Order: sequence, then C-alpha cells, then structure tokens
Amino acid sequence: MTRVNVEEEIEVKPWVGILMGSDSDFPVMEKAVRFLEEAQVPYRINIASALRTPEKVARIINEAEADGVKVFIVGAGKAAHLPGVVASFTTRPVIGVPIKTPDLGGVDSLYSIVQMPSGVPVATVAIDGAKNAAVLAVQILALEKRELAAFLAHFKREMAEEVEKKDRMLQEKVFGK
Ligand code: RP5
Repeated sequence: MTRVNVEEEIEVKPWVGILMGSDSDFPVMEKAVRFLEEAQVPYRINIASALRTPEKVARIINEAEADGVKVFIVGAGKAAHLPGVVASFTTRPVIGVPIKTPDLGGVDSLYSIVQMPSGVPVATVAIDGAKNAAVLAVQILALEKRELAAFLAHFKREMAEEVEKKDRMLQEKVFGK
C-alpha cells in the first residue's frame, strides 16, 4: 500500500516497490523497510505470489510504475519465482532477496532468483540480505537525489567508525591498552 504523510495530509508517491511471496517473508523483508525509513525513502509494500496470484503481480507492477516507482525489491523463498516474474513485467531494476528456508537453507531460493536467463537480470543479494537490497535501492535512487547520496555517505562513515570502535575494544581486550 502507498504510505501517506499524515503531517502534510498529502499522499506521498512511492519510489521503491517492495513485494514478497508470503507473509512468512516479512520478518526478513522488514529489514529493507527499516532502512528505507531511515533514509526517508517512500515505498509501497505488498504480498503477491507469482504462482498463486500471477494477475495480482502484474497489476501491482502496473500500478507501481504508474505511481513512479523506480526500483523493485522482491523477496521470495523455495521455488522463488516472484523476483524473476517481476523482472519480466518491468524495465526498472529488480533486486531479489532469497529467503532462508527450513529444508534447503535458502540455497533453493538463491539459485531460483540468481539464475535468470540472459536479458532479464535480477540483482540478487545474500540469503536473507534484505537490508543490502534496500542499501542498493537507495544507491540507485541516489544517482538522481543528492540528499540520498549524502545519507549514504553518512551511513558509510558510521560503519567505518563502528569498525574502529571494535578494533579499539579488541586491542584493549588482548593487550589491555
Ligand atoms: C514462497 O514460498 C514465499 O515467498 C515464501 O518464502 C515461501 C513459503 O510460503 P508460505 O508457505 O508461507 O505461503 O512463495
């Protein structure tokens, strides 16, 4: 559904379309939602199944494109057809998130998503790598939006500082200084 900015009481058009095959994917896909919220990127989010509701998938892509969505993040598990099907309906970038599965550990999802035929790519992140999918989506959007480029620069600085902090703690633990 499209998010609404309550303060301004105007509908905010989404830049990112998040789709997942089932509600069981949400605990992983929520990591993408959180990062987009941090970056203040408007998004829409839906459950639609490539195999159970193919017409709904097509309708959502049409609606999302009409609304101005520039990049899709799509999570699915097992015989994870959804990201590929989304890529078949759009010329916009599709980032696939393979969801970890109980029987095959998510390698099933990974192979299903990453092994696309020539001409129909899905940029595939690690198993359960929904946060990286959102980082990549923001990087794509940042090509046109300077405030997002600044957000990403800050995000990278924070990560670097975190590594330095951990290194200092390690030195202290090992050498007591
Ligand atoms: C896929 O099958 C979904 O994306 C999910 O990861 C997996 C299990 O789906 P449910 O059985 O929870 O509907 O289609």
